Amino acid sequence: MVFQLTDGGPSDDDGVANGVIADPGAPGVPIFAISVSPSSQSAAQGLSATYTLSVPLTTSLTVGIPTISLSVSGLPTGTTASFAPASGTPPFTSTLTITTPSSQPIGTLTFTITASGGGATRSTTVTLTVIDITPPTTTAMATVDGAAYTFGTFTNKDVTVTLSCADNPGGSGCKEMWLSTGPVPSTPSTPYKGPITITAEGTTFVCFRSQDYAGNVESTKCVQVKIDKTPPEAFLQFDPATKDVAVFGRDLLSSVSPGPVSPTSVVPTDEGKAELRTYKVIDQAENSLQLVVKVKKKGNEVKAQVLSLRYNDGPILTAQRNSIKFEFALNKDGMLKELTQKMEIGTGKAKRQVEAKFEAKKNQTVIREGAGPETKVVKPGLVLLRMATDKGMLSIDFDGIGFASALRSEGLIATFSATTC
Ligand SMILES: [Ca+2]
Ligand SMILES: [Ca+2]
Repeated sequence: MVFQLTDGGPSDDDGVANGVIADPGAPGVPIFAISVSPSSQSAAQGLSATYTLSVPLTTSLTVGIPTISLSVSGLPTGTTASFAPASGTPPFTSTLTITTPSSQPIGTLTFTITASGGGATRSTTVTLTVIDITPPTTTAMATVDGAAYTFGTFTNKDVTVTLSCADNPGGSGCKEMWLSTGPVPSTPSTPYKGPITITAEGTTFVCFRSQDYAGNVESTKCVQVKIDKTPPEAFLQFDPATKDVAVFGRDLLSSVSPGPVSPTSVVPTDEGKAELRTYKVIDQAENSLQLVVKVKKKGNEVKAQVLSLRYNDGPILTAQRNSIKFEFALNKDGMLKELTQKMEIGTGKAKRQVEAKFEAKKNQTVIREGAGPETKVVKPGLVLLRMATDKGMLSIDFDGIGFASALRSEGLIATFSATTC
């Protein structure tokens, strides 16, 4: 700014030589100050911090006060700053808002705030400490024999579970992982040192969580490991629909598909009078039981005999002596009128013999056990006898109830025991 007084002109009659008074134009002393409160703030990654700036006057002048603009420097990439208002005539205050991106690495940032106007500048610094409030994320992976295993599915082998932890971008980093295993979900409390192997059959819950260096703890997550190393079992019974012998699977752990199993092969034998049927029952964990059954059908008679059993890739087991015989009579409408089912297992004293007779007219089935003093159970409706496998052995029951427990429920267990023991 230049101030100039000029002597001279038409009315200059003072007789004094003309002269000039001038401001040499050097930088002025600022007539304003800048202060900020608080000068240090902290905020989580991705969140904002605010500061209050004061720009007071440092002079008693009331006219010719310049407009002061505010700016900030030193912002890392992605970090934004805004003033409200961005300029003003001192004295005034402004709110500075600084927002970091969620990926901003934790640590302390320093910014310079500059106020400028009227050819003068004033500046000050503020700091922002970026903190981590985001828990880390733990991921579980599993393998069976080196191949990927999908949690929640059944396998027939041991499962190796590996945990890994990742903290949020720019975060403090993973400090510790914990896990727990058991038949029910539980809070992870064992420090994770490396892969673990689950060997127990059934469902095992593997629960886990991690903590970062800022003390953020992840909420517990659980996955299920399901192991079934036990092959399924099978049972044979009369099929009222096809009037043939039908084979069903049963499995206590991973279960088998409901419904009868179709033979994988049927080979004629006894000069075409009978056939050898091979059945394979497979559970959800890929364990299997292969049965070879000889079936002979003639008119209203079906005879069957279990010849061999094979669990998984084990040896082929010759079945104990057994026989199944069904005889049926039909009504004119093709419905069962009568059905006689006879099943026998074993020889000599260990021989078991069960016969069941269904009569549609009475709508009941009479089941008899034993050759000596018979035990008898009368059941309403059609009850089907079952020739069931059990770890290589055979047994007889009906509709899923063991014969002994059926007798017990009928109050006949004493008689039953007397005849078999
Ligand atoms: Ca974190
Ligand atoms: Ca099984």
